Amino acid sequence: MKTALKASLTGAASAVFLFGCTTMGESPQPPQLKAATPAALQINCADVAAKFSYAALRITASNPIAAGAVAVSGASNAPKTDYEAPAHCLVKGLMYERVGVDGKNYAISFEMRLPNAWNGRFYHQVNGGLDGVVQVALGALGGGPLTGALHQGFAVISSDAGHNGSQNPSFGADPIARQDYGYTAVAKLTPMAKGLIAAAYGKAPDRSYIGGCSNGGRHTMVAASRFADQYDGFLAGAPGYRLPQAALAQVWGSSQWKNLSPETPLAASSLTHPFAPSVKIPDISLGFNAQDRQIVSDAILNKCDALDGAKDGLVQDVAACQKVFDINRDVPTCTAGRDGKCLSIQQKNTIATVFAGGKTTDGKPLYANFPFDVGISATNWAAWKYQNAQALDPGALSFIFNSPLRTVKAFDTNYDELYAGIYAKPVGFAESSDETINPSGHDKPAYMAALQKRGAKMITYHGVSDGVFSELDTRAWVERVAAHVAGSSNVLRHFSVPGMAHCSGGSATDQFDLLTPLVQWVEQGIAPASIKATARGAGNAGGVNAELPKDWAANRSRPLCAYPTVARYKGSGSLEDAASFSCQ
Ligand SMILES: [Ca+2]
Repeated sequence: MKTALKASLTGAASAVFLFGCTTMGESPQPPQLKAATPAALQINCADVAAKFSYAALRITASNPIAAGAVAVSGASNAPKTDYEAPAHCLVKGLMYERVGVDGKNYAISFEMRLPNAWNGRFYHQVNGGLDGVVQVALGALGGGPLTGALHQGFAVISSDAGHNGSQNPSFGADPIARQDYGYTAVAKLTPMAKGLIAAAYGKAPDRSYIGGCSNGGRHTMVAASRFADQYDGFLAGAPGYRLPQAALAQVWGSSQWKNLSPETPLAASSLTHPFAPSVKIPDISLGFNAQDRQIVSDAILNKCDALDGAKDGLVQDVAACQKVFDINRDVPTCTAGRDGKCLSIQQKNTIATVFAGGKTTDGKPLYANFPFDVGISATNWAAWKYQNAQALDPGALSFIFNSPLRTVKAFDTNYDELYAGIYAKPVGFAESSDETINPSGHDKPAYMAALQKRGAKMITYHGVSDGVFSELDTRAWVERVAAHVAGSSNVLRHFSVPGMAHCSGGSATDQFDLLTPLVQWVEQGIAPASIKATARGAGNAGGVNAELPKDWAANRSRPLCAYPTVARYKGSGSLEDAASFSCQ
């Protein structure tokens, strides 16, 4: 498969010289979409509710916001002149207000930020978690963002996807709310947002983009599978594109860690509920604690760091590392007690089992396998494996990802039933959880051909040390696209972020802007091959990453490389500088 994708990358390059011609087995060169052109806000912001109407829409507020009043997320300590949002019109509203089957009030709440000086583009910011919160529509980009879509002149919408925070996760028992969360909130908001843009600027958006990380990456992939005609560019970070399966794997994994950990009184637990820091939850981190995780991280580095040509604390050649690293062989086995330098046989077996992924009793993978990477030592990795796996995922499985609806508790072991429930239709629901939540036809993603045909593009990125969604699962999807869509590298590019935890953090260069290269690809035909990313060391305006290795320069940079290429050291030059590496 790797060879096939390399061949298609080469094919895309040669197609530049064969414009208009096609050879057998290659797709036609996609059409080149025209670049967006700027326009100025024409509407008086306070008049939006009076001047714009749309079916099932109620605008609740519209207010002008001065330049500098809102900082790009994470850049609160930054010089405002660099990272301030521009002057814009903030519109707040609701769509499809209704009463759910549970008797509660539902609506799709949103905010839209319309810059006075508009770049002609629409950005649909899709958000993380289970939604339920209208995040500020800044379109913030990358871990520790310094910029965002609003900052760059896009008109940006953000929504709660059809339910509020107090309805998490019970909204999943309401068929419409579950479907809105899955994909229909995006479907309902998109034409309204484009209409509002037309009313505000005198023209509809020239180009439209959608993007987010985690659940936002899922929304983006889902939009690619269902609404290829509505968006020109898709930016999917750490895509939880098999979210129900990943949640089930989390619950399964929590039982594995629990079995490895000695039971302690709750009061003595080091773990607290992610949403209620005063509430103790069972400590399942003891069997594979921070010191143990550092032992594994060090062993991975020892085995894999130099595979990319530089012993620099980063494993760029992820695929090669998975082949050569063996936790049983490469981590010392304790002969007596744990001494901070070894792991027991039982620990190794459990870690290897979790990384290989759980299965049903008849052998079906619950989700995916995970790559070994240095960021296993990151606190974010542990938070997903230990806290979130027992405090968040059972609730999501109970209400949103299952049929019939059932109470799933932490450490639930009915894996076969829970797996089957992902693919069954609850009474009163027209779709299974797999159909509602995941991209339509994700096992055979031929739908990417629709994007390709009209010149739309998708960029995915994923931290290799993500503790909840496997970067290998995203690679597997990219490979499936390559298998079903000829010349797929002219519609899809994937960027691994070695060492990065879930969406940000870890031992990684996690500060980057992939929206600008996406726009260049969509509107100018410049396919991204290498993107510069920077570490967030001391003084970083986007927020310091406290877990960076101490021997890294504060502003270390690396190229992120289009899969399957890998950042390799050129053999000379500073190990702190992206210019010393090339994508090969
Ligand atoms: Ca290295």
